[in-house]
Amino acid sequence: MSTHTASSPARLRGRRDGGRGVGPLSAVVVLLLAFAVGALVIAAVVAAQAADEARDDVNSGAVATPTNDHSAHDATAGQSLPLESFAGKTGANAESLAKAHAAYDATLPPVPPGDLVKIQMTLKDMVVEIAPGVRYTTWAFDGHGAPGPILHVREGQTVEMTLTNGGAIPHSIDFHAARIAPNVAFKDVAPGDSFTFRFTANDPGVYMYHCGTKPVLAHIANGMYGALVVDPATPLPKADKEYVLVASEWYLNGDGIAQPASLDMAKARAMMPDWTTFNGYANQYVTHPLTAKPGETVRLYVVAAGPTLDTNFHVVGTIFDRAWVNGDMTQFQQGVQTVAVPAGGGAVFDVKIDDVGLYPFVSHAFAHVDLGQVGLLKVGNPKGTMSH
Ligand SMILES: [Cu+2]
Repeated sequence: MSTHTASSPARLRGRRDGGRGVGPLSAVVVLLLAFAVGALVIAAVVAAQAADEARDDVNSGAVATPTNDHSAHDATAGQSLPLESFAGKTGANAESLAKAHAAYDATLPPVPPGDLVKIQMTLKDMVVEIAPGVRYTTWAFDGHGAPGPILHVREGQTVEMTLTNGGAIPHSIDFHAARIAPNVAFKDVAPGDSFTFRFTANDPGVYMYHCGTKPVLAHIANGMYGALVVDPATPLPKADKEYVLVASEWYLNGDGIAQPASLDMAKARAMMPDWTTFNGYANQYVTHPLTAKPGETVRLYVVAAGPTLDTNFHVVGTIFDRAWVNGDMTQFQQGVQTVAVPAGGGAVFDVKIDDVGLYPFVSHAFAHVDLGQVGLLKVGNPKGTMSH
């Protein structure tokens, strides 16, 4: 509307001027226009050259391709910014997809009996959903997606780990809870092979485990991580509910909607995640909250798997009654609001909430909340819902 009315007088003026020839002022204007056109032509030539160079880069393989091949990751080394973000891009009907998604069971499993705990895991390449309608090709522990299974032992128990590689490339498993020569125990296992090693869990805490095969950044980013909880020989104060949350971030080479995404190594190096999650799926505990009764003590074991980013753990609407910071189980802090859990680290938190309600747990570095690292602790049966 306004465009049409404004342009009409301009067109009329032009037509009138056209019959009178070119005056001195008009000559200056024409000269300036000529310079401007020249500058535009130069800019266009420069832009065309840049586009040609970009196309050459693509043709030479400088952009990530969806593959599990290691060489593809190295080929992204020269990729320049800006990198394309797929943050927040979900499939259609995201809400119903989120409801249909079976949330990762965050419940801490019981400690197996006996002095020796045998664990068997098979590695398998598999496609998982990491956000509503967003699929990703992982290298997964135990055919489980990401994270791998939650493991739980008691201080003094010996863990016998058997790793079978059902994937396409070598993998390994590195337990942060172990004091052991990594070149021996955490060695690469070839596809089709199995490898068994033992360690005694002498240090209580909550620990990350992960594939330690190079490039480790790629193997962790592709979902090869999980949590191992080692109970202290002297039991902690009683908790009514115990949940495990493994925080991680995802770097996608596509939106993962029409076809599964794979790792974009350039984005992983630039620390530019598309999604951040607790237990591998964006916002899953917003749709399917963790639960407790009013007055119960809830213990949260948090591991930040990364591969690179920390988690600033915070529960909205309460304060940690106990925080075993850095997984140091010899002492806890009290009355703490937010605790940094470093990539590759863990911490344990107790909250006792008396009032019925929905209490969000987040990484309080809020870009992470925006990318999906948020869930709800539902205490009692509150009316209505909230978003955070
Ligand atoms: Cu691996």
